[in-house]
Amino acid sequence: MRAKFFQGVFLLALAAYNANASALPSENRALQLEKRARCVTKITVTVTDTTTESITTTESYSTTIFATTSLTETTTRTVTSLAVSTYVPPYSPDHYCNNTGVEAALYKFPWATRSTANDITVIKSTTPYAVKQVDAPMVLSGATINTSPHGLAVQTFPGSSSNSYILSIRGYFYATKTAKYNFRIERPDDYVTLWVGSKAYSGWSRSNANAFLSIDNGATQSAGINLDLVAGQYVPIRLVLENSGGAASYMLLVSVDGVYYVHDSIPSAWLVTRPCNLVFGTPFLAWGQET
Ligand SMILES: [Ca+2]
Repeated sequence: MRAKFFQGVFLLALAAYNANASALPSENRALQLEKRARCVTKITVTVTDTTTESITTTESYSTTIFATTSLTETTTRTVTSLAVSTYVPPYSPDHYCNNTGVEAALYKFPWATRSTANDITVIKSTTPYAVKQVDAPMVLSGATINTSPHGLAVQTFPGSSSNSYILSIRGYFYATKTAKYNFRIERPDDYVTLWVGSKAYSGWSRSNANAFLSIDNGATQSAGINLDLVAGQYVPIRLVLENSGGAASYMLLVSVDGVYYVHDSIPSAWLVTRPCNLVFGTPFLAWGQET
């Protein structure tokens, strides 16, 4: 429309100009033709600008389509690279991450005397005054351990009986084969409590224990549970010993059909503080920040 408008104006102007030009002297005819040519050139430039804008838009559209096609091809190659492998559990647990044995922590005995009404979960949010990684038989017995269970020095606090303390032991038991395992505690002095499974990691309390023994019922008794495990499984395990004073003792045993994997004679190769591979279990929460 704009081009036609200029052409209309040009034709009117040209008609008027020609009418005047015919009246001018013949020696000005060349100058008249030059002015007319300049007017024609100006109109042509306006039309060319419009055509150039249209071409530029088309080129930009083509570039966008090409980029989208390239991205789709890259995604397809990533999916093709996935692979599937079969896991074969090793005979014994990995020990390359300094995880041999179990973790042990020693706490002040916070009550005047032993009682099943004492809330044992208070130690979850209590910072222990001594901790240690223990690679030893899971047993305490004899006079020497009363003041240094597993080498942890018992402190005596004002108003408390000597040798009174709470000892918390935690770790993972590794199942070398698929079987029904027996977890057993013995020799309570004063209280020995055992948890096996996820609640040993978090959620444990006196009421949901898998086994509990009190010296009030004798020092030679035992209690335990049977648990089906599959080869390669790491199962959390926790034992808490409460001693309100005097002598202290406990024993932890794990066996399958009379074959012992945790015994009171040697350190167990089947107990670790945590699996080295997080796929099989996460490290326990920091002492004093347990749940
Ligand atoms: Ca005692």
